[in-house]
Amino acid sequence: MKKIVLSFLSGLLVLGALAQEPAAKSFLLADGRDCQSLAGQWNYIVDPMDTGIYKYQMTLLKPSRRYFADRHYFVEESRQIEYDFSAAPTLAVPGDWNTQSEKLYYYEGSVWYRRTIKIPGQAGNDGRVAGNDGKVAGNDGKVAGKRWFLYFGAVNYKCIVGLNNTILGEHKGGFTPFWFEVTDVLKEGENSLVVYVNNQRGVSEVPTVNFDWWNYGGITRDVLLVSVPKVFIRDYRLRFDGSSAEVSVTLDGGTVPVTVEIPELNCHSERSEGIFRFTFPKKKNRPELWSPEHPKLYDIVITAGEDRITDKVGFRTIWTEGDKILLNGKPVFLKGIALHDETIGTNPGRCRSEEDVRALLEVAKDLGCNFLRLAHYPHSEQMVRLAEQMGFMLWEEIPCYWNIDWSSPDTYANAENQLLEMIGRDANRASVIIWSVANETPRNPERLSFLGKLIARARAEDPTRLVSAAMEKKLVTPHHGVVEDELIALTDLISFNQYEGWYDGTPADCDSLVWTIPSGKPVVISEFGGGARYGLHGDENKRFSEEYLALLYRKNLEMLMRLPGISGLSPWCLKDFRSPKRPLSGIQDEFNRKGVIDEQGHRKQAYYVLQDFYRR
Ligand code: GCB
Repeated sequence: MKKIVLSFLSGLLVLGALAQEPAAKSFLLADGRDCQSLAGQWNYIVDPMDTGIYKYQMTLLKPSRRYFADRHYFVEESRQIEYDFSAAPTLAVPGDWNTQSEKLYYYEGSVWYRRTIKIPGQAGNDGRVAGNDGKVAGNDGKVAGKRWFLYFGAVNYKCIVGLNNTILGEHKGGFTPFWFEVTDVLKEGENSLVVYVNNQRGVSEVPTVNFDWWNYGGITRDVLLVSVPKVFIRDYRLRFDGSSAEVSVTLDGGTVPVTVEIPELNCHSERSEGIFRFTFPKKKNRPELWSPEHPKLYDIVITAGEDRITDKVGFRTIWTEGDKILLNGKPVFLKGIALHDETIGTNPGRCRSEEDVRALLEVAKDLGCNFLRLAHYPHSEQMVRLAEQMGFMLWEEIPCYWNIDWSSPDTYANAENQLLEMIGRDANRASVIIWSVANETPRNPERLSFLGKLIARARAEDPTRLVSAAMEKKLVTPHHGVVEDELIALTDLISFNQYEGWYDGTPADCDSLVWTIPSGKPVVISEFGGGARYGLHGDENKRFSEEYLALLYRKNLEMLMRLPGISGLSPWCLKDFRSPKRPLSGIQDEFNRKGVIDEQGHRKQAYYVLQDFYRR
């Protein structure tokens, strides 16, 4: 998140110097927070020329910068104003713009969103919003009581946020949450929120210009207006090592006494700061451990002065020993599938609701999965929470995908920020067992240093989970696959993608393929698969037929289960997903067809092959 220095010039809000904020700070959402959802229809203006940003180009290198404000608040009514939010059409928020308007289907560029927010309440004489105690502060004109925050679940890809003609800041990265404090800007009555969103791809961005999924633009996840007491619980972290649990609480705005309770376990502790430690020496007090078979969650209640939140947490451990993954101390096999954040339906787009996410998870349950690879970027918080309730272990990753700009410090800072925002949001979720920093990246010294730093950062931020990356294999002959990557020394798993029978060889070649893979760590096949159009039939040699894909699954499963150290699979993938890289008419029609179900949920034959394997 960056803060922007503001100044007014001729009635236009001018963007000044940008100051980089240090690291992502998490802001916890939990029950007990006073949240107003800003979901609904927002007015929008499509702005391919960036007219709202650049008034005119003074010189080629120095555009004069400005910002579309809300006309209602515009100071110089006598000026010619050529836009009007209230007369503009609307888009649903949350939601991607591509699937809401035919005109925006392929659009990559700038869109301005605007909605008003009505704040009832008792204002101080400066018109700002009072706390629920109704108290008005002293002669500094500030209002006592509550603090207010605007919280964005995700905006793809970059945005600038303005409230009541004040720019709050900007954010980059399309899949992670961010927030701004608006206590001093929000006022009683009508407020105008304007958000500039731009989803243009860029060479030094994360992801970069080339990736195999739809570049859905827009305010794709929830926007919330959150109010909290002056001193509030900004974050807490729970850590469990098998016999004791630690809870560290981060307050914002001052210091007050804090209480942490887990009522069902009779845990209760009070202090003013530091770490709360709970040991479970007696068997009868010990938490029931979270696992896919028994996804037990406990209420945790944290009170700090006037602030009180409740959340649900699970207790489990995850580590590796030799080539085994141990969940709660016992070897576990990851029966997984990889998936994109995209709905099942006739017009699929980004998931917007718990129902959208539940529909995907129910298919994965029916398939017999206990593990999901959430590809290739952080999915929504709803997804991670529901997976926790339904008993799925998760691999979460950031979009360092294919060949990004490894030598750019800005690209690194962006990737690290996305990593920290992801960990900050989900560090208390028992479902998440793996943080992954990259997918199929080419081996070179710059990439090793970049990803090495990210892996170290992930471990420093969260030493309780496994860290990995989806690597690649190489075929030294058509019958000999080799996995060799300097990253393996740094990760907890040997995870790699391989496409025998699709991009390499035929399904039958799996029978004779020999593998050389380093030993000593668990092997997780982060992708395998092939394409099939649901309803297209033929013999097992006909590409894109259901029969071909079913054979490919049978042969790959047999081959992969012969690998020493094999500890898990996440075939590519659950559902056919939109990708502009897949134009083949009549077969792909802009869908990557490697799903075991199609975009509408029809199960292909390969689905049943995998289901049979997982259920056995
Ligand atoms: C891969 C990528 C995945 C692609 C897939 C494919 O290796 O990781 O994002 O969609 O291959 O279908 O080619």
